[in-house]
Amino acid sequence: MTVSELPAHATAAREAAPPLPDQEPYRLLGTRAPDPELWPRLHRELVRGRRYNTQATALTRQGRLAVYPSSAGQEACQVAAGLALGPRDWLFPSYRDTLAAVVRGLDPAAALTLLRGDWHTGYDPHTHRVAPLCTPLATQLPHAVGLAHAARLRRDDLAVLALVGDGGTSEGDFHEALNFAAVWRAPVVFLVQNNGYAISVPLAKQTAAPSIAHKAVGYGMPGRLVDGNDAPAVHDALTGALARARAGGGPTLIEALTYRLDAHTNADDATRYRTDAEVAAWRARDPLTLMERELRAHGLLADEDAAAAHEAAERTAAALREALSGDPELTPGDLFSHVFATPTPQLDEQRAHLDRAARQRELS
Ligand SMILES: Cc1ncc(C[n+]2csc(CCOP(=O)(O)OP(=O)(O)O)c2C)c(N)n1
Ligand SMILES: [Mg+2]
Repeated sequence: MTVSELPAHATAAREAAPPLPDQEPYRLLGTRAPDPELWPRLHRELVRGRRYNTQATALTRQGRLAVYPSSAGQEACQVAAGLALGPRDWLFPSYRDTLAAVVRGLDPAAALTLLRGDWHTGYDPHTHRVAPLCTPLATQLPHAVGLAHAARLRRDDLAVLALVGDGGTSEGDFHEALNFAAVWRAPVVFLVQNNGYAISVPLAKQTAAPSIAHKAVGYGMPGRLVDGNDAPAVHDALTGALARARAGGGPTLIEALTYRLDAHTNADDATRYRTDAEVAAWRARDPLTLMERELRAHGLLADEDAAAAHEAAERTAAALREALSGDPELTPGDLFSHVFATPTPQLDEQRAHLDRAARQRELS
């Protein structure tokens, strides 16, 4: 028996094989005339985003934040992700994607609740359609596919953007999410921010694939490689893939080549696994510098515009310092809230036990 003799439902959709991704990353900076509205907006958000990163890192040193996985160097991906989404779309971020959530509209301090060591997400995911920041690698991906699939079943034409790191692509959840996204033609876009490392493990020890974007083809979806430090290119690739998803065209995998300029978190010493020369080479491709240079070359960024962008960024940083200056007010019983819609008897029992212990402490 040959493949063509098998019944259609028992064969893979071979004739519809998507093309292999380009070897060269997609770029817009230096290749086309700037969009006079969008590109300066991207620049303003990049400036604010960098300041947000430096401020949050400073707050870890002051003991105001437990941990901060900085996205300094990756702001083009973060800003593009936050701005490419439509109002009804959903964002599924990882721990490194606080900035994307802030650009999407989340309160800058609320976005840090989890990283402050408080409990729960700290914001209502429905308000801005931002799912909780996920620390267990790649767990956000099946969640994203589930929401996208449910939306499609309801004929709700929203799209979902799921963010993941290069290391996260080695998780089983990555495979399961991409496989079923393609089988169900779910309206979801996967953006892999390939910053070259999973903590200290370089990508070469993670995969032998020609690129992460190539993996898309095996699942039956298009894969694209983009320059992750080129904010307009990432924005354009995401906008196109999200529109395709909303129109019923199915999922897309986008790999953005980028670099984290800071260590993995404030608890990591990056000098133990990468050289100063490597960091310097990426600093020369800082997404902010690339954007600023391009706008100035086209007369789209005057000194006053740059100053205004920095002033706005300072206001965000000052508000963040203010919001995190006091200790959080914690109610131990909150530990049991928001876990189940209907608490289990065991949780009720534990909550009662905690209440009793708290009352005894007050009496003693
Ligand atoms: C399931 C799981 N295993 C291990 C970890 C520990 N861990 C936290 S971050 C990280 C590296 C992830 O690297 P990558 O996906 O490239 O994202 P990046 O931190 O570079 O943004 C690891 C292994 C985890 N959080 N979850
Ligand atoms: Mg990584």
